[in-house]
Amino acid sequence: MHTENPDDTGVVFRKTLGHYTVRANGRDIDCVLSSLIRKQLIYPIADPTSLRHRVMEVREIEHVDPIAIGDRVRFTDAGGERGVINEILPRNSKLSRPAPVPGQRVFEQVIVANADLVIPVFAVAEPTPKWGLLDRYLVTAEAADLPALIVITKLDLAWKNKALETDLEIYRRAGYPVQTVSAKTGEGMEALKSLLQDKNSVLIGKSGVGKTSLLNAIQPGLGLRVKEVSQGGQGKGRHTTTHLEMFELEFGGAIVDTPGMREFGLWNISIDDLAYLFPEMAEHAGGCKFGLSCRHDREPGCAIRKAVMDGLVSPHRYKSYMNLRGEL
Ligand SMILES: Nc1nc2c(ncn2[C@@H]2O[C@H](COP(=O)(O)OP(=O)(O)OP(=O)(O)O)[C@@H](O)[C@H]2O)c(=O)[nH]1
Ligand SMILES: [Mg+2]
Ligand SMILES: [Zn+2]
Repeated sequence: MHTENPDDTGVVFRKTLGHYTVRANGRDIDCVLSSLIRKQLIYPIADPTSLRHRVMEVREIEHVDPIAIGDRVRFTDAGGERGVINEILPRNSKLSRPAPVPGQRVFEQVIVANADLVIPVFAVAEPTPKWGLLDRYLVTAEAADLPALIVITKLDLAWKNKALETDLEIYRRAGYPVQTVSAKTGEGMEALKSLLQDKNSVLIGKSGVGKTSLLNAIQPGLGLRVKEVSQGGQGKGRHTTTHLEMFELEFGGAIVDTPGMREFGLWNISIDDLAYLFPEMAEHAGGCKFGLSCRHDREPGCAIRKAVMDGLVSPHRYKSYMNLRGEL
Protein backbone atom coordinates (compact mmCIF):
# COMPACT_ATOMS: atom_id res chain seq x y z
CA MET A 1 0.00 0.00 0.00
CA HIS A 2 1.17 3.47 -0.81
CA THR A 3 1.53 5.57 2.32
CA GLU A 4 1.37 9.32 2.03
CA ASN A 5 4.60 10.96 3.00
CA PRO A 6 3.85 14.33 4.59
CA ASP A 7 7.19 15.59 3.33
CA ASP A 8 6.22 15.47 -0.29
CA THR A 9 3.86 18.41 -0.44
CA GLY A 10 5.05 21.98 -0.71
CA VAL A 11 4.27 25.43 -2.00
CA VAL A 12 5.52 26.99 -5.24
CA PHE A 13 7.47 30.12 -4.32
CA ARG A 14 9.18 30.94 -7.60
CA LYS A 15 9.23 29.78 -11.18
CA THR A 16 11.34 30.18 -14.25
CA LEU A 17 10.39 28.56 -17.53
CA GLY A 18 9.97 24.85 -16.83
CA HIS A 19 11.36 24.99 -13.28
CA TYR A 20 9.47 25.52 -10.04
CA THR A 21 10.95 26.22 -6.63
CA VAL A 22 8.87 24.27 -4.15
CA ARG A 23 9.32 25.02 -0.46
CA ALA A 24 8.67 22.07 1.80
CA ASN A 25 9.57 22.06 5.49
CA GLY A 26 11.98 24.93 5.03
CA ARG A 27 13.79 23.28 2.12
CA ASP A 28 13.71 24.60 -1.45
CA ILE A 29 13.35 21.86 -4.07
CA ASP A 30 13.96 22.58 -7.74
CA CYS A 31 11.08 20.79 -9.48
CA VAL A 32 9.94 20.07 -13.01
CA LEU A 33 6.46 18.93 -14.08
CA SER A 34 5.73 15.26 -14.59
CA SER A 35 4.84 14.45 -18.19
CA LEU A 36 1.46 13.19 -16.99
CA ILE A 37 0.53 16.49 -15.43
CA ARG A 38 1.62 18.34 -18.55
CA LYS A 39 -0.72 16.23 -20.66
CA GLN A 40 -3.61 16.44 -18.22
CA LEU A 41 -3.37 20.13 -17.76
CA ILE A 42 -2.33 21.43 -21.10
CA TYR A 43 -4.57 19.44 -23.43
CA PRO A 44 -7.92 20.38 -21.95
CA ILE A 45 -7.28 24.04 -22.60
CA ALA A 46 -6.25 23.50 -26.22
CA ASP A 47 -8.99 24.39 -28.69
CA PRO A 48 -11.70 21.77 -28.00
CA THR A 49 -12.95 21.95 -31.60
CA SER A 50 -9.60 20.92 -33.01
CA LEU A 51 -9.58 17.26 -33.97
CA ARG A 52 -6.04 16.47 -33.16
CA HIS A 53 -4.15 17.58 -30.12
CA ARG A 54 -1.24 19.64 -30.95
CA VAL A 55 1.81 20.12 -28.81
CA MET A 56 1.85 23.61 -27.48
CA GLU A 57 4.69 25.91 -28.27
CA VAL A 58 6.91 27.10 -25.50
CA ARG A 59 5.61 30.65 -25.60
CA GLU A 60 2.07 29.37 -25.17
CA ILE A 61 3.01 27.21 -22.22
CA GLU A 62 4.59 30.28 -20.73
CA HIS A 63 1.20 31.98 -20.78
CA VAL A 64 -0.91 29.02 -19.78
CA ASP A 65 1.44 27.50 -17.24
CA PRO A 66 -0.80 25.18 -15.22
CA ILE A 67 1.09 26.02 -12.05
CA ALA A 68 0.96 29.40 -10.35
CA ILE A 69 2.94 30.94 -7.53
CA GLY A 70 1.23 29.94 -4.31
CA ASP A 71 0.08 26.57 -5.60
CA ARG A 72 0.30 23.68 -3.18
CA VAL A 73 1.72 20.68 -4.99
CA ARG A 74 2.58 17.07 -4.38
CA PHE A 75 5.98 16.06 -5.63
CA THR A 76 8.39 13.16 -5.73
CA ASP A 77 11.69 13.94 -4.11
CA ALA A 78 14.41 12.89 -6.54
CA GLY A 79 17.24 13.65 -4.12
CA GLY A 80 19.83 16.39 -4.38
CA GLU A 81 17.18 19.09 -3.79
CA ARG A 82 15.42 18.13 -7.02
CA GLY A 83 11.96 16.79 -7.62
CA VAL A 84 9.04 16.15 -9.95
CA ILE A 85 5.60 17.71 -9.43
CA ASN A 86 2.83 15.09 -9.78
CA GLU A 87 -0.26 16.90 -8.61
CA ILE A 88 -1.63 20.35 -7.95
CA LEU A 89 -3.71 20.36 -4.79
CA PRO A 90 -7.09 22.12 -4.91
CA ARG A 91 -6.88 25.89 -4.79
CA ASN A 92 -8.64 28.07 -2.22
CA SER A 93 -8.50 31.04 -4.54
CA LYS A 94 -6.99 32.27 -7.76
CA LEU A 95 -6.30 35.73 -9.04
CA SER A 96 -6.45 35.73 -12.84
CA ARG A 97 -6.10 37.98 -15.81
CA PRO A 98 -6.43 37.32 -19.53
CA ALA A 99 -3.23 36.54 -21.41
CA PRO A 100 -3.69 37.07 -25.11
CA VAL A 101 -1.38 34.84 -27.14
CA PRO A 102 -0.66 36.42 -30.53
CA GLY A 103 -2.41 34.55 -33.31
CA GLN A 104 -4.36 32.48 -30.76
CA ARG A 105 -7.26 32.93 -28.44
CA VAL A 106 -7.00 34.48 -24.99
CA PHE A 107 -5.89 32.22 -22.16
CA GLU A 108 -6.39 32.50 -18.43
CA GLN A 109 -3.25 33.46 -16.59
CA VAL A 110 -3.42 32.67 -12.91
CA ILE A 111 -1.21 35.28 -11.32
CA VAL A 112 -1.32 33.85 -7.81
CA ALA A 113 -3.05 30.84 -6.28
CA ASN A 114 -4.24 30.53 -2.66
CA ALA A 115 -3.83 34.21 -1.81
CA ASP A 116 -6.18 35.53 0.83
CA LEU A 117 -5.58 39.28 0.50
CA VAL A 118 -5.13 41.44 -2.60
CA ILE A 119 -3.13 44.61 -2.12
CA PRO A 120 -3.38 47.19 -4.90
CA VAL A 121 -0.43 49.57 -4.40
CA PHE A 122 -0.45 53.18 -5.56
CA ALA A 123 1.97 56.01 -4.85
CA VAL A 124 0.83 59.37 -3.51
CA ALA A 125 2.81 60.82 -6.42
CA GLU A 126 5.55 59.71 -8.84
CA PRO A 127 3.69 58.19 -10.58
CA THR A 128 0.39 60.05 -10.19
CA PRO A 129 -2.31 57.57 -9.18
CA LYS A 130 -4.76 56.43 -11.83
CA TRP A 131 -7.84 55.54 -9.84
CA GLY A 132 -9.50 53.86 -12.82
CA LEU A 133 -6.76 51.25 -12.60
CA LEU A 134 -7.50 50.78 -8.90
CA ASP A 135 -11.15 50.11 -9.77
CA ARG A 136 -9.96 47.45 -12.21
CA TYR A 137 -7.85 45.74 -9.52
CA LEU A 138 -10.71 45.92 -7.03
CA VAL A 139 -13.11 44.31 -9.48
CA THR A 140 -10.55 41.55 -10.09
CA ALA A 141 -10.29 40.95 -6.33
CA GLU A 142 -14.09 40.90 -5.94
CA ALA A 143 -14.40 38.46 -8.85
CA ALA A 144 -11.89 36.19 -7.12
CA ASP A 145 -13.91 36.58 -3.91
CA LEU A 146 -10.87 37.98 -2.12
CA PRO A 147 -10.74 40.95 0.23
CA ALA A 148 -8.64 43.93 -0.85
CA LEU A 149 -6.48 46.32 1.14
CA ILE A 150 -5.58 49.53 -0.66
CA VAL A 151 -2.04 50.63 0.13
CA ILE A 152 -0.91 54.14 -0.74
CA THR A 153 2.84 54.51 -0.45
CA LYS A 154 5.35 57.39 -0.77
CA LEU A 155 3.38 59.27 1.88
CA ASP A 156 6.45 61.46 2.33
CA LEU A 157 5.41 63.03 -1.01
CA ALA A 158 1.95 63.98 0.35
CA TRP A 159 2.56 67.67 -0.45
CA LYS A 160 2.56 66.74 -4.14
CA ASN A 161 -1.01 65.46 -4.14
CA LYS A 162 -3.57 67.80 -2.57
CA ALA A 163 -6.54 65.73 -3.81
CA LEU A 164 -5.41 62.51 -2.13
CA GLU A 165 -7.65 62.53 0.93
CA THR A 166 -10.78 63.38 -1.09
CA ASP A 167 -9.99 60.60 -3.55
CA LEU A 168 -9.33 58.03 -0.83
CA GLU A 169 -12.61 58.89 0.87
CA ILE A 170 -14.41 57.43 -2.15
CA TYR A 171 -12.85 54.04 -1.45
CA ARG A 172 -13.33 54.17 2.30
CA ARG A 173 -17.00 54.93 1.74
CA ALA A 174 -17.24 52.01 -0.67
CA GLY A 175 -16.06 49.85 2.22
CA TYR A 176 -12.40 49.26 1.36
CA PRO A 177 -9.69 49.55 4.01
CA VAL A 178 -6.94 52.00 3.07
CA GLN A 179 -3.46 52.13 4.61
CA THR A 180 -1.11 55.02 3.82
CA VAL A 181 2.61 54.41 4.31
CA SER A 182 6.08 55.59 3.40
CA ALA A 183 8.82 53.07 2.80
CA LYS A 184 11.23 55.98 3.08
CA THR A 185 10.25 57.34 6.51
CA GLY A 186 8.63 54.19 7.90
CA GLU A 187 5.36 56.03 8.60
CA GLY A 188 2.37 53.67 8.74
CA MET A 189 4.60 50.62 8.42
CA GLU A 190 3.77 49.03 11.79
CA ALA A 191 0.05 49.33 11.07
CA LEU A 192 0.58 47.75 7.66
CA LYS A 193 2.56 44.86 9.14
CA SER A 194 -0.25 44.01 11.53
CA LEU A 195 -2.66 43.92 8.58
CA LEU A 196 -0.36 41.49 6.76
CA GLN A 197 0.32 39.14 9.64
CA ASP A 198 -0.63 35.52 8.95
CA LYS A 199 -2.04 36.39 5.52
CA ASN A 200 -1.00 35.32 2.05
CA SER A 201 -0.98 38.68 0.33
CA VAL A 202 -0.24 39.76 -3.21
CA LEU A 203 1.01 43.21 -4.17
CA ILE A 204 -0.25 44.50 -7.50
CA GLY A 205 0.46 47.83 -9.11
CA LYS A 206 2.22 49.61 -11.91
CA SER A 207 5.97 49.66 -12.29
CA GLY A 208 7.61 52.27 -10.08
CA VAL A 209 4.85 52.70 -7.50
CA GLY A 210 7.12 51.20 -4.86
CA LYS A 211 5.94 47.61 -4.32
CA THR A 212 9.38 46.11 -3.81
CA SER A 213 10.50 49.03 -1.62
CA LEU A 214 7.48 48.33 0.53
CA LEU A 215 8.44 44.69 0.87
CA ASN A 216 11.99 45.67 1.83
CA ALA A 217 10.60 48.00 4.48
CA ILE A 218 8.26 45.30 5.80
CA GLN A 219 11.12 42.86 6.09
CA PRO A 220 14.49 44.61 5.91
CA GLY A 221 16.46 41.37 5.63
CA LEU A 222 15.15 40.70 2.11
CA GLY A 223 17.33 43.34 0.42
CA LEU A 224 15.44 43.13 -2.87
CA ARG A 225 16.47 45.23 -5.83
CA VAL A 226 14.47 48.41 -6.36
CA LYS A 227 14.61 51.05 -9.04
CA GLU A 228 17.61 53.40 -8.83
CA VAL A 229 16.72 57.01 -8.27
CA SER A 230 17.39 58.68 -11.59
CA GLN A 231 18.05 62.37 -12.17
CA GLY A 232 14.97 64.01 -13.66
CA GLY A 233 13.42 60.61 -14.26
CA GLN A 234 9.67 60.25 -13.89
CA GLY A 235 9.82 56.65 -12.73
CA LYS A 236 8.89 55.49 -16.22
CA GLY A 237 10.67 52.97 -18.34
CA ARG A 238 11.98 49.57 -17.37
CA HIS A 239 10.65 47.25 -14.77
CA THR A 240 12.84 46.51 -11.81
CA THR A 241 11.10 43.37 -10.63
CA THR A 242 11.00 40.96 -13.55
CA HIS A 243 9.21 37.94 -12.16
CA LEU A 244 6.71 36.92 -9.56
CA GLU A 245 8.05 35.63 -6.30
CA MET A 246 6.65 34.79 -2.91
CA PHE A 247 8.39 35.67 0.36
CA GLU A 248 7.74 34.35 3.82
CA LEU A 249 7.25 36.99 6.49
CA GLU A 250 9.11 36.36 9.72
CA PHE A 251 6.14 37.67 11.75
CA GLY A 252 3.82 35.19 9.98
CA GLY A 253 2.32 35.01 6.53
CA ALA A 254 3.70 35.42 3.04
CA ILE A 255 3.65 38.07 0.37
CA VAL A 256 3.92 37.87 -3.40
CA ASP A 257 5.72 40.68 -5.22
CA THR A 258 4.69 41.11 -8.85
CA PRO A 259 6.33 43.04 -11.66
CA GLY A 260 4.31 46.09 -12.69
CA MET A 261 1.73 44.85 -15.19
CA ARG A 262 1.08 47.11 -18.12
CA GLU A 263 -2.07 45.35 -19.23
CA PHE A 264 -4.64 44.23 -16.75
CA GLY A 265 -7.81 43.02 -18.41
CA LEU A 266 -10.79 41.43 -16.71
CA TRP A 267 -10.98 37.64 -16.82
CA ASN A 268 -14.22 35.70 -16.93
CA ILE A 269 -16.53 38.47 -15.70
CA SER A 270 -19.97 38.71 -17.24
CA ILE A 271 -21.61 42.01 -18.03
CA ASP A 272 -24.51 41.15 -15.71
CA ASP A 273 -22.20 40.51 -12.78
CA LEU A 274 -20.12 43.65 -13.07
CA ALA A 275 -22.33 45.92 -10.94
CA TYR A 276 -22.21 43.33 -8.16
CA LEU A 277 -18.41 43.62 -8.14
CA PHE A 278 -18.69 47.26 -7.04
CA PRO A 279 -19.82 46.70 -3.43
CA GLU A 280 -21.52 50.09 -3.08
CA MET A 281 -23.53 49.45 -6.29
CA ALA A 282 -24.44 45.86 -5.53
CA GLU A 283 -27.34 46.71 -3.25
CA HIS A 284 -28.91 48.90 -5.95
CA ALA A 285 -28.23 46.63 -8.92
CA GLY A 286 -31.46 44.65 -8.62
CA GLY A 287 -33.70 47.69 -8.30
CA CYS A 288 -33.86 49.06 -11.83
CA LYS A 289 -37.19 49.43 -13.61
CA PHE A 290 -35.95 47.28 -16.49
CA GLY A 291 -34.38 44.76 -14.16
CA LEU A 292 -31.47 42.77 -15.54
CA SER A 293 -31.81 44.27 -19.01
CA CYS A 294 -30.97 47.75 -17.63
CA ARG A 295 -27.59 48.90 -18.87
CA HIS A 296 -27.51 51.53 -16.10
CA ASP A 297 -26.93 54.14 -18.76
CA ARG A 298 -29.90 56.29 -19.87
CA GLU A 299 -32.73 53.94 -18.98
CA PRO A 300 -35.59 55.47 -16.98
CA GLY A 301 -35.94 54.19 -13.42
CA CYS A 302 -32.30 53.08 -13.15
CA ALA A 303 -31.55 52.46 -9.48
CA ILE A 304 -27.80 52.78 -9.96
CA ARG A 305 -28.03 56.18 -11.62
CA LYS A 306 -30.35 57.24 -8.85
CA ALA A 307 -27.77 56.09 -6.29
CA VAL A 308 -25.20 58.25 -8.07
CA MET A 309 -27.58 61.26 -8.00
CA ASP A 310 -28.28 60.65 -4.31
CA GLY A 311 -24.56 60.63 -3.53
CA LEU A 312 -24.50 56.95 -2.51
CA VAL A 313 -22.23 55.92 -5.38
CA SER A 314 -19.42 58.25 -6.44
CA PRO A 315 -19.53 59.56 -10.03
CA HIS A 316 -15.94 58.39 -10.42
CA ARG A 317 -16.77 54.79 -9.53
CA TYR A 318 -19.82 54.90 -11.77
CA LYS A 319 -17.65 56.14 -14.64
CA SER A 320 -15.19 53.27 -14.04
CA TYR A 321 -18.09 50.86 -14.05
CA MET A 322 -19.25 52.16 -17.44
CA ASN A 323 -15.70 52.01 -18.83
CA LEU A 324 -15.17 48.41 -17.71
CA ARG A 325 -18.62 47.49 -18.96
CA GLY A 326 -17.58 48.70 -22.38
CA GLU A 327 -14.79 46.08 -22.40
CA LEU A 328 -17.04 43.12 -21.70
N1 LIG B 1 9.87 59.22 -1.88
C1 LIG B 1 9.68 57.89 -1.85
N2 LIG B 1 10.16 57.12 -2.86
C2 LIG B 1 9.94 55.79 -2.80
C3 LIG B 1 9.21 55.18 -1.73
N3 LIG B 1 9.12 53.85 -1.98
C4 LIG B 1 9.77 53.64 -3.15
N4 LIG B 1 10.26 54.79 -3.65
C5 LIG B 1 11.02 54.95 -4.90
O1 LIG B 1 10.21 54.56 -6.01
C6 LIG B 1 10.99 53.93 -7.01
C7 LIG B 1 10.37 52.62 -7.45
O2 LIG B 1 10.40 51.69 -6.38
P1 LIG B 1 10.27 50.11 -6.59
O3 LIG B 1 10.10 49.57 -5.21
O4 LIG B 1 11.36 49.56 -7.40
O5 LIG B 1 8.91 50.02 -7.42
P2 LIG B 1 8.12 48.70 -7.92
O6 LIG B 1 6.66 49.00 -7.76
O7 LIG B 1 8.62 47.50 -7.24
O8 LIG B 1 8.46 48.67 -9.49
P3 LIG B 1 8.55 47.37 -10.48
O9 LIG B 1 9.40 46.35 -9.81
O10 LIG B 1 9.17 47.92 -11.72
O11 LIG B 1 7.12 46.93 -10.70
C8 LIG B 1 12.40 53.80 -6.42
O12 LIG B 1 13.21 54.83 -6.94
C9 LIG B 1 12.19 53.98 -4.94
O13 LIG B 1 13.32 54.53 -4.29
C10 LIG B 1 8.72 56.03 -0.68
O14 LIG B 1 8.08 55.61 0.29
N5 LIG B 1 8.98 57.37 -0.80
MG1 LIG C 1 9.40 45.75 -7.92
ZN1 LIG D 1 -29.98 50.41 -14.05
